[in-house]
Amino acid sequence: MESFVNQPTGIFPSVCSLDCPDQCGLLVHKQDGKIVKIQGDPNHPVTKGSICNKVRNMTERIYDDKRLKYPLKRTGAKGEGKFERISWGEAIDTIASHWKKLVNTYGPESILPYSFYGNMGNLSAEGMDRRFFNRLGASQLDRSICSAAGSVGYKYTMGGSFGIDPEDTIHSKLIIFWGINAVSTNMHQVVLAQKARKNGAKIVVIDVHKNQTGRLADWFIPINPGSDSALALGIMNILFAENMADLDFLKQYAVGHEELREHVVQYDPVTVSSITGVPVVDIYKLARMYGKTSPAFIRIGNGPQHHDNGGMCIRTIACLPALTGQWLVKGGGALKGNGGYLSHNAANLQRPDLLHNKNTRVINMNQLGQALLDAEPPVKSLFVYGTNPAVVAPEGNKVRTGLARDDLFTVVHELFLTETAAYADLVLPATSSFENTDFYTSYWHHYIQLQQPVVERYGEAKSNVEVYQLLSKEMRFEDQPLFETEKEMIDQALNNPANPYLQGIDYKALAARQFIKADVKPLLSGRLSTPSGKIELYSEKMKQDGYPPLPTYTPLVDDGDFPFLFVAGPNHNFLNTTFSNNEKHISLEKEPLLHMNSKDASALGIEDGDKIRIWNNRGECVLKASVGENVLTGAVVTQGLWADLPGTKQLVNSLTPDRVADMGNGATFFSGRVCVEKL
Ligand SMILES: Nc1nc2c(c(=O)[nH]1)N[C@H]1C(S)=C(S)[C@@H](COP(=O)(O)OP(=O)(O)OC[C@H]3O[C@@H](n4cnc5c(=O)[nH]c(N)nc54)[C@H](O)[C@@H]3O)O[C@H]1N2
Ligand SMILES: Nc1nc2c(c(=O)[nH]1)N[C@H]1C(S)=C(S)[C@@H](COP(=O)(O)OP(=O)(O)OC[C@H]3O[C@@H](n4cnc5c(=O)[nH]c(N)nc54)[C@H](O)[C@@H]3O)O[C@H]1N2
Ligand code: SF4
Ligand SMILES: [Mo]
Repeated sequence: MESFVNQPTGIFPSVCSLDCPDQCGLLVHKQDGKIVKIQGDPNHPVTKGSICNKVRNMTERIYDDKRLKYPLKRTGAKGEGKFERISWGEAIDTIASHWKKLVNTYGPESILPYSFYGNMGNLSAEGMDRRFFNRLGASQLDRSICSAAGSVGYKYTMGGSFGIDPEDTIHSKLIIFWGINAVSTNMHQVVLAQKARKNGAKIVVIDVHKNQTGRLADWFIPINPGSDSALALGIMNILFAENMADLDFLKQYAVGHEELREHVVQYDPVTVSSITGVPVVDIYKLARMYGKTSPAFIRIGNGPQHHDNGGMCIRTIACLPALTGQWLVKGGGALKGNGGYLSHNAANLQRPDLLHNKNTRVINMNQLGQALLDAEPPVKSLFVYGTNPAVVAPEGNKVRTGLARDDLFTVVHELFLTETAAYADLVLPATSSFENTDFYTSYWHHYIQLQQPVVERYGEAKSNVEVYQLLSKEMRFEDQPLFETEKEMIDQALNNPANPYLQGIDYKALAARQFIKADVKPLLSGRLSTPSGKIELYSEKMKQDGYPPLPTYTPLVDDGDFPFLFVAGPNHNFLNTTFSNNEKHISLEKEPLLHMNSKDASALGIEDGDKIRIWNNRGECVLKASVGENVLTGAVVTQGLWADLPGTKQLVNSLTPDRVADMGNGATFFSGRVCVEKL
């Protein structure tokens, strides 16, 4: 087959590489060798031809004048953003010679790779990079910034990242969006929910902010941040008390329902109301709606798990479908993440054996600032790719102080000169996903997809795979896994006997079909991966790990004497910071706002549209007030990780804590407290 790259004009299949559950199938339109249009693939069963605004406007980003074309060397101060062009030869040579010296003087752990899923391609995000840094013996990174706490919590209950097939949710009669702004962050789940709604389903949204998703709900339930496990326990209390629990199901498929029934007596509606702010009548109404509607589906989002108690909270919500036996009903159950169904062979892909049993230290990515400022022995070199920590990591001021260290040798591999790249000694231009070969496994739907290069590399850009191969050569590493091709790596990763759902799927099959749905069996048709093989309402494993064995409400950590809880989540037109530097997306999003309750605002003399200062012991930020009834008193909410340009003070992560959550070393972005005042 002729490669897509060699065909200057035509329409070519592709996949969205962004960190988004929908992982859309795309059609890329090319004219004279350039991408002119990106649309949703009408034949992709989940995408069905529709994609978000962000990616419909993606061509502007691909060909943005600001996109990096060549390697750069810093000429100004760190953070200033002054660079000059150098050759790839000089760049790779500089990195390798620096690293050889560091390895000889301080050992390889003085080098820290820092990455996340700016490109969800498995080869790009966790392929050749892992092989290379394993071989080098660099410090390891605990990539726990996104969904770590909730994943561990959910696993205690359900055995792993296994929920229902989202395509089944068109059959649901009750859909609860719990702590997820799905209109912005999982639009195809909303499309499916709207279909269900046409067949009579009700949509309930439980959130701290009546945002895009809350406004679409049949019933919006505002809740105090960090209190969701109490609400779930209150629902359980009523389900048991009013005989709505499915005892046959619980006996056959779950462990611990008798202990749970006794345990939840303490979570009576009055107590739960005082914790959650949800009125007692609404707790009854919600419990009865949930207990009596089938199929009932809960889409669990990232909101509740970006708190101190996030792991326990998700563990608790995950118990609900078992109480009413919803896992056996098509369109019933829950979905937090479905990554487990498509799990590839990580050992084959990442080759931890190249470490030769070295026990290298692990650094939590949520604590980058601490690591750069205080780690012993010190981090001497940082290699950043697929993430923009100067904006997305908590304790942003610490992160930037760390990045500004003169003795830190920083390399950033990027498509743009991000806020992080501005601190680099060397910047390497990265290809966009449309220039690469890779395979994609959604963490929401059940399709595996292939990316084949559609266009030539932009300027002198190189893919993540290529960069580590160049570095390997220059470092004189000779291990064969460092020089394998993308096709070989895809086949190695998809060869995973531990996951029967991937059987028969390999590079060749993907090249022929573009996307393939894994043949996933119903969740309860076999043993779950919990110790008992059943749903664990009571978890002996949790007890051994030092947690309460039954689902429990745990309050947030004391974050100091500041009156408001600060919830700074994503916005509609950016994807984390991706697009935050593209004019089109900025103009759609307008400006960052701080949403607050009118009672709180009037007590502080703040009116809608006022400029306000938000501060705590970690930092400060200046945003415009949006006053109304969309958040409860005591909380303030902002959306979007905005570019932090000179003259603005909008780095929301200067205010967020780098404490880790109760489980999985997860992030606690939403558990920070702040003061608010009119400027
Ligand atoms: N447009 C867009 N899409 C995205 C992203 C983006 O930046 N922009 N980011 C992508 C990534 S990396 C991720 S992880 C996902 C995240 O997407 P979501 O799962 O939607 O997570 P968040 O938007 O972080 O938070 C979801 C909601 O939780 C609410 N919330 C905060 N605290 C609480 C709480 O204690 N209880 C309850 N019930 N609600 C709470 C917030 O108000 C918010 O509406 O989206 C992905 N998709
Ligand atoms: N306050 C607050 N902070 C948050 C969150 C929040 O809700 N609130 N959300 C958190 C969450 S859930 C997440 S997942 C993180 C996400 O944070 P990040 O992972 O940092 O996401 P982005 O900001 O989109 O940065 C991704 C970068 O990767 C680059 N990139 C894309 N493709 C490639 C490639 O192929 N190669 C290379 N080398 N680079 C590439 C892009 O240009 C972009 O600059 O942010 C976290 N930070
Ligand atoms: S960002 Fe999400 S919704 Fe938009 S095209 Fe990509 S996968 Fe689809
Ligand atoms: Mo995320």
